[in-house]
Amino acid sequence: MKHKMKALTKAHAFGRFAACLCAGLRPRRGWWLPVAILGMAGAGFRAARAETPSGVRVPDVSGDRYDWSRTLQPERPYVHPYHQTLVSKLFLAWKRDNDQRGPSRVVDGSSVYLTFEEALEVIRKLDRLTLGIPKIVYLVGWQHDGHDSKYPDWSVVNPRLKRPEDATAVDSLRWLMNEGFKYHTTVSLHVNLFDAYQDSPLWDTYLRNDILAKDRDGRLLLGEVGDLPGASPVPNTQVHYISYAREWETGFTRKRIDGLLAMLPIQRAGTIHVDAFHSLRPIPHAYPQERYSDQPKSDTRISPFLDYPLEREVAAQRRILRYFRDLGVDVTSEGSTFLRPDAFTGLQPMAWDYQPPAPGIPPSLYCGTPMRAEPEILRDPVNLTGLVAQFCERVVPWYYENNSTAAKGSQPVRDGDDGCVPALWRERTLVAFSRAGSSKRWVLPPGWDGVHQAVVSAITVDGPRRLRTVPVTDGAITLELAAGQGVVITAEPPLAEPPKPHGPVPNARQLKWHELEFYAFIHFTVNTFTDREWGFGDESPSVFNPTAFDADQIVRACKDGGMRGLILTAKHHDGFCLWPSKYTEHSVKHSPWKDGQGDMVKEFAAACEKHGLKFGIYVSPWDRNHAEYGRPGYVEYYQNQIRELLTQYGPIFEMWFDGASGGDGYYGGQGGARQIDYNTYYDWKGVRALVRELQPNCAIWCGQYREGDQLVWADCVWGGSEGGDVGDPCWHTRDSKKINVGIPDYQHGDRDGDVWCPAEGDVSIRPGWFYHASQDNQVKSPEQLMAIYFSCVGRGANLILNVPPDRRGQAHANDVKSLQGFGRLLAGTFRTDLARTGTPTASHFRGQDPTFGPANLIDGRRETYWATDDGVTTPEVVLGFTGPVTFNIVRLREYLPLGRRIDDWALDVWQEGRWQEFSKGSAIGACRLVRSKPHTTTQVRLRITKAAACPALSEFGLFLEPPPSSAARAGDPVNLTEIRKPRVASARKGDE
Ligand code: FUL
Ligand code: CA
Repeated sequence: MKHKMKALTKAHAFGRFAACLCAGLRPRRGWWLPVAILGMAGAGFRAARAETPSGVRVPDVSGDRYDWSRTLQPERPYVHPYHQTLVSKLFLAWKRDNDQRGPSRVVDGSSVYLTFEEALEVIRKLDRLTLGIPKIVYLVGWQHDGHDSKYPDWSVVNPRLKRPEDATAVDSLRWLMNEGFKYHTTVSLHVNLFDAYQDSPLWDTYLRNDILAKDRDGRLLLGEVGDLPGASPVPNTQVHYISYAREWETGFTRKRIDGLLAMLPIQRAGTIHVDAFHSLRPIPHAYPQERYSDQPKSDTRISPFLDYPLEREVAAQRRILRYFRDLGVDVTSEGSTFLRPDAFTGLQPMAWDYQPPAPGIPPSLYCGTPMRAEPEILRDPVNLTGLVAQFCERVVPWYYENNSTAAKGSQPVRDGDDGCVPALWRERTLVAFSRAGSSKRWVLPPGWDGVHQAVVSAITVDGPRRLRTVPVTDGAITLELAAGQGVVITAEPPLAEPPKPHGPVPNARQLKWHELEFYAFIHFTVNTFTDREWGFGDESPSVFNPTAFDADQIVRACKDGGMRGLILTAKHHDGFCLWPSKYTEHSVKHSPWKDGQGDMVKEFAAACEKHGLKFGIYVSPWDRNHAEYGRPGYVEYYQNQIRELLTQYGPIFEMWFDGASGGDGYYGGQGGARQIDYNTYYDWKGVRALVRELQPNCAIWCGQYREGDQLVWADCVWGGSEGGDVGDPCWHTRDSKKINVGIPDYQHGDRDGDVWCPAEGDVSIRPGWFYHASQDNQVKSPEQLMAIYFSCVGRGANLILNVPPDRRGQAHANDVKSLQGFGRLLAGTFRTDLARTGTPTASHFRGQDPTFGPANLIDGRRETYWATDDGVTTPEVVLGFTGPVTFNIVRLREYLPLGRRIDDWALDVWQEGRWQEFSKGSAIGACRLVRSKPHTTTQVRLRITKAAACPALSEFGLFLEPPPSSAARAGDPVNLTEIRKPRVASARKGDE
């Protein structure tokens, strides 16, 4: 450490000297002593040039003014045509927790509006709403703690925005930048080269190197934000400024830029936005006279201390613009003319607040953007309210007017506040709007010759929604529009209609549930301390005494294992409550843990929230402690408890209603055996109504009951074994007419069932559901967990894996190790979808409309799908590659909102000049994983061999499992030990 410090100081001293040499500075202050050595041998000069304080060579780039007036062209062609591109910003996060621009949440002390994953959702909607117009989106607040935090440092991506499945936030940001291209959107960053904050990791370095702006006497200057007269400065909102020239000459500018370009695919994006790229210090409003009374207000240079003429700063800005462009990146910035003597015309293509710097500048040389969208998205990221109107009234006409190449017909496209304007980036598409409402006749442009009918569609965040058709007569249409209405008009043949759903379909709650796939079960109660699986109900609360309970540690272990949620046994059959219920004394409030002041449900809920896991609850219907069990009094008690659990702990994603139905117990000291009728006793109908009322988005697991001759299924159900596996095939549908449900019904579902009720496979990482020290060496290995995963998630079910805390109240080290190994194995396996490097070609796709084309199979989105025309039920799709790929896993997903359509399928690889089948089966549903030996091939084919309706498939993915050695092992493999099941006498074990 010491050693390092010393080296730094040394480099710094020398670098400062070197910088003055090349800049030819006149010394002003005491630190110019080294100038005495100026007479040193000229031979040293060249070497000294590279030895800047930053350690990088200052690039040789011109700082000269560019004279655009002779050619009306940029100095070098821009990477993007900004006059034909819709540019907007996406505000993701603000560094403090006090921002009110729209719906946000506070994460780790700062306001988050959109995570990277949510940002993609907005981009997708924006793309649908703008009919696929080319777009650039700059992300604001992607760094450190959010917008405007820790500049000048650009090296840290805001961890709050990370996707759960990625290892780092940088990975997530790279993912977003790549995904954007699928939606006609270049995603890049909003950065800043002018601002600096004291909490920046670069602060000391920039201070030492005199890059930070100072007044003539060497005092740090305060910037525009944070130093409002009369207001006390808020920590780290006070901005300071940077001298571009000084930063450039010391090599730090290049270091910043090179570092960013190495971290993120900015060069692929070809554009970046530099905020506040002012040349003059914004003095008048930010320079309280009382503080700097001796400083002349007229001195607007960035750092009077350096005594650099203004032109030297401006030249550095031009160098920065050219340096980026040399690397293939256009720089746009906040303004064109304000606070700068040179508008950088011909070097900067676009400004967020564009003022024409001179008359006669063509938009291809310099322009603004017609719809900035940032505030609208902040206010309503779900519906993007207000943007349809802006798109119709501003964007489409702007694009049309800026287009110099397309033949514009002689017909008028505007008439007062109404318009019917060609959307020139698409074929035969018009966008019409009316401010006050109108009925008008519009002459169609030349490309519409021969069209007899036009389709009028509403513009929505989900894409065009067909409203009606209008006839084309004498090359014109008559459009009736309501006030404020905007529509898109296309020529027939129209876009294909989506397929009609087949059979039962999932509700919104179930769709969300399907996406979770894998979550944790936590069994913890007095049993942990009595070494039992089922408590009798007579346990004293005093036995419940975890010595080092740590919900965070448990949740982290689950998260490391790749799980997306956690379900806690708030109460098991013994009746002991992990929360201080006001309806019983049999709870943590009489335990030594936290002197009876603790609430374990609350701590788990908070830890889940903190780590981004969904939280769910198991609350046993059977209660061996309660005196009234088996009588009406208990039913009321049970519902009171459910009410407590659903109102005090935030959103609950799943309620787990166990099937155990009475037997012997303590029952308030009365003892004996109490049998109940599961179907009638618990009032499941009332329980369900309660859950729906209090937590409408909560999925209900089991608790199905009979009503007349029907079985009323819940949202999801047991998968028919406690080994975690479900049947193959496992259909998501069930038959409500079948009253007597047996194990095979749970395992397989019913192909022709009339309700959607998917399976959840449950299993414990150890033989027991509760922790027993004697089972410490029987923890399932990552490979065993993987086998279970394939026979559960791989058959379309969700997997709930139990991780029982030990007597400390933590996940045991062996369990943690196994989970970490499994998490790595899982992430390593599914990180790279090889299919995305290929090209899918389908034998058929619906209406030849790309909305239903095979490209939807490899876009990583469940919402887009490949579909065929009605009646085409046995199509095939081929993934072709330019070179050989090696995979051993195929992942298929059906588009669930249209129901289960596919019955049978088969997979082939191209080998030795012919197709060879390597797998076939029945059912796809939410997810179907096919694991085989590794195949190396240039083509993979999926054949749908039987379907009840035209297929609608969301995904066709290919993956390669990493070699077993690369995953951590958790001890030696053990046998899956069977736990006696109370619910059913015999359940099939996993067959993998
Ligand atoms: C069963 C219970 O009896 C077990 O103890 C455990 O909670 C398991 C998940 O469900 O029905
Ligand atoms: Ca898709």
